Amino acid sequence: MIFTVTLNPAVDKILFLDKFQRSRTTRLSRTIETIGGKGTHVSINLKLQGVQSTALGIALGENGKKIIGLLEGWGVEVHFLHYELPGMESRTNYEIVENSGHFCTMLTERGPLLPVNITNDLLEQIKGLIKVGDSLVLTGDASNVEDAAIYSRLARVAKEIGAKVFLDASGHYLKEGLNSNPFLIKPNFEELCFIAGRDLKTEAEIVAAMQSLDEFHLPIIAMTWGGNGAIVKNGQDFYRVHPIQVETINEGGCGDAFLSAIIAGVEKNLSLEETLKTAAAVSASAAESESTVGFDPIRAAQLKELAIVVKLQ
Ligand code: TA6
Repeated sequence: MIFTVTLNPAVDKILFLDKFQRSRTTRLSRTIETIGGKGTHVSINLKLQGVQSTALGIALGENGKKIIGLLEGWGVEVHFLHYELPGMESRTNYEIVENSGHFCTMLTERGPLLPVNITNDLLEQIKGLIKVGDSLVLTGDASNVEDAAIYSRLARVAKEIGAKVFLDASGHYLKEGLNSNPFLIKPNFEELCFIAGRDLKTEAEIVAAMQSLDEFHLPIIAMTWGGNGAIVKNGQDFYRVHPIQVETINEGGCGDAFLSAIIAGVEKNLSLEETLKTAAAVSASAAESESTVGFDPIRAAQLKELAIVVKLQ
């Protein structure tokens, strides 16, 4: 079984407008409300690829109930822990989607800090659910947890049981997470620069930065690079995943879509090349969607014909 974990889920409010103008009143053309958070998105995108998963996470108050309802609405198995605590509501994130220039700007709330007893509840839940051969997907913001090693703690419990750990985090939560030697990390370009401690300028510098993480024994590193596609390290082999050209409506959520396709490929024992072609197609289809979650499976199958994956080394 695949378990996704969303420590800081959100309700996403997507705001469509022509052009954002500071210090001026900007009229919205329309808004969409959908589910936010990365683990929830991975579970939904897996579902769209015919792969079942169980969504775990922390939901707070009324917004938390809304998040659970939205997730169940996609037909995902939800085992979130829900709490009613005074003044504590799961966060809302805002995404500004500008029609002119296709800019997508995410404004994310931090959300209420989680008391330790709540993260301990989640740790106990994971201990009780995970079995050998399962997969645990730790993804998204965790700044609502003071302990930057939270992902390492969860990962170690899962690995001790014999599960594979997929990690998509940022900043110190990612750096700390490396110490638990996950099966796969999916930094985006900025997050890899953060780990490398410098601005990476060329493909060769990116490859060298990924190689410099060998001390953490990560079987797979998948770096997503926005409209540039991705670079994937599998063992000592490197692959360049070229972007599929589509008309981008909303790039929010494309990284989650890419990650979900890799997890699905590992689950189905597909070849890495096949898996990466699917990942390119699924994330391209996600970019064509106006939402931050989901993609069109039929369209993704068409786009896969256009996918180009090249072995670098
Ligand atoms: O990747 C898209 C998305 O998951 C949005 O739904 C939005 O909620 C945001 O990213 C959340 O990311 P974060 O890193 O804050 O967990």
